[in-house]
Amino acid sequence: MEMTFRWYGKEADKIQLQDIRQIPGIKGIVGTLFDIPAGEVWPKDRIKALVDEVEKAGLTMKVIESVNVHDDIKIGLPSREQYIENYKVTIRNLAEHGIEVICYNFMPIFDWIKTDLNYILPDGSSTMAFEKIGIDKAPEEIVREVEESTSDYTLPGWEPERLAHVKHLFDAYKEVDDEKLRENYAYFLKEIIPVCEEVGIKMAVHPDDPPYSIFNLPRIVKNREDLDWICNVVDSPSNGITLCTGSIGEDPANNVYDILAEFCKRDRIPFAHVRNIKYLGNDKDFYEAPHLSSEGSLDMYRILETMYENGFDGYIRPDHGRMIWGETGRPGYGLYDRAIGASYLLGLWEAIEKNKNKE
Ligand SMILES: [Mn+2]
Repeated sequence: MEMTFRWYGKEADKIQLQDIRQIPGIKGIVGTLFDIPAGEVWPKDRIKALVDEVEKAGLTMKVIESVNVHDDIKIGLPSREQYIENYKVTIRNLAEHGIEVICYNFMPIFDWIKTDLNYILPDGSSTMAFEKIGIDKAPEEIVREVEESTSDYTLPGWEPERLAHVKHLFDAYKEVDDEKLRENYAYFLKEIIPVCEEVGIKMAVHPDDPPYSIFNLPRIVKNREDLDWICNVVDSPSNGITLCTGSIGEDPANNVYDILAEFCKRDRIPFAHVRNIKYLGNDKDFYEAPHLSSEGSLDMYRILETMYENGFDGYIRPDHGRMIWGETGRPGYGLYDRAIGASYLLGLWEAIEKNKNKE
């Protein structure tokens, strides 16, 4: 297990690499070239500059999050051929610079949805929440609200050039149901996984967030059956999962522990996001809780123990954190609460490891 920390790059992130270096136990950065639009090739010189910068700070970069998949690939338009070719070049370029894992998702239009980016907890800290009542709005309205509340920065998956076309995108997805999206996903995987095998990259799909359909859009990465289908459609160690305990756990019908056990055992989890959520007791409503078991609805000890017992040896990172101690910035991606989360997870891991060695 290697603990990492997501970083958006020196232009897009106000957190400095040096700050991350000072979090005990963090060895690696989960990096990105945030400004490159989905579908375009990531140039070698840009990748090299990023790796150099990270290494100069005493850290490594083995995981990328995310290389986004162009909507034309998901819709299955003829233009997908060029975008898939570009994706293959990006895979090769990343492998050449030491990258081992590429996180991505296969969600139509939106990368993720929360209805409240500034949900205030009783202790005064701020987090993100999803309440069904907040999703009975038109997609354009949600987009406008997100844009208004995040005018200072861009959120992953909410890049302005995509949002400008939301209405057009909804039209384009009209004929795409779950089955069609699956067909297009299989097509994509069959094209890219052989390249990954050749260059030693592991693809790691992030589950849909939340893991059920919203705005009637298709959703195909939401539960055990979906993950099983993905792993089987191209049966390769290069075709894996970013197991996000929060996203999977957002549907109480998902047994996050069983899912972790199964896919760790199958060696299909090269990368994990470990975070807690708190169900609000009303349908599937939840907020993103501090990482501690006692603060949320997931048992984090059991999560890490399951990973340990089933041979997890990939990269892990704390996922979204709250905004605390007066910090402001991109929701979910402050420094302090994620650092606390990382230390807590490392503490659990140490205890589990030492206990198992005693047995
Ligand atoms: Mn996640």
